[in-house]
Amino acid sequence: MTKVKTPPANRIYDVDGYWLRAACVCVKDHSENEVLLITSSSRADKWIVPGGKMELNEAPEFCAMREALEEGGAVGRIGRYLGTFDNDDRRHRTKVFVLFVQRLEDDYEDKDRRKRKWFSLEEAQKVLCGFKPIQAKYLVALKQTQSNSNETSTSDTLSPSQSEQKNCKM
Ligand code: U71
Ligand code: MG
Repeated sequence: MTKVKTPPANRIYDVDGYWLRAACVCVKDHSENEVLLITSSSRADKWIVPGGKMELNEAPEFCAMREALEEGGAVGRIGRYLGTFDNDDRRHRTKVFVLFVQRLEDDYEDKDRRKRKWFSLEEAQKVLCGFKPIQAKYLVALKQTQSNSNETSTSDTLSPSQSEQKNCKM
């Protein structure tokens, strides 16, 4: 069974004409040292953060949790908001949340077309840099908000630290 892509007519645009997406940085536990990545729908050798298009009247948190389940079989508790990340080339805007994973379902929509794997934070950032550098920024935001991560929301834009920008040429 493969996930049905949201048809353009049902996608949500904002006032700038950007498609609205939501995504989850799926962490194994409160140490936030391990992140679940899934393989790209078009490139089985590339890893990405689960996420996708928001649907009509859908809260971003719900969209993020739905995408984590559909694409990675991950079920858990939504944590803090990490920020909104724009892809100006592809004209979409993604609200990103932490998901504290409680279980990985064996049966989920994309199980026959994607792999899933736990990565250390550093390794995840490295593999994302090469294929989806904007998604690597999600992990910068995760790290930058860990210090005060008593589940408070953060400001919308977080600039990666100089070293992180150097690492990923962000
Ligand atoms: C694809 C597009 C696409 C996006 C899709 C990207 O869910 P998904 O894994 O199919 O994500 O494929 P990816 O990231 O797995 O390689 O990228 P591609 O390089 O194939 O064009 O993302 P982007 O290029 O626009 O950034 O988005 P659309 O808008 O081109 O369909 O699907 P997305 O946004 O996750 O939506 P959904 O709801 O189908 O998961
Ligand atoms: Mg997707």
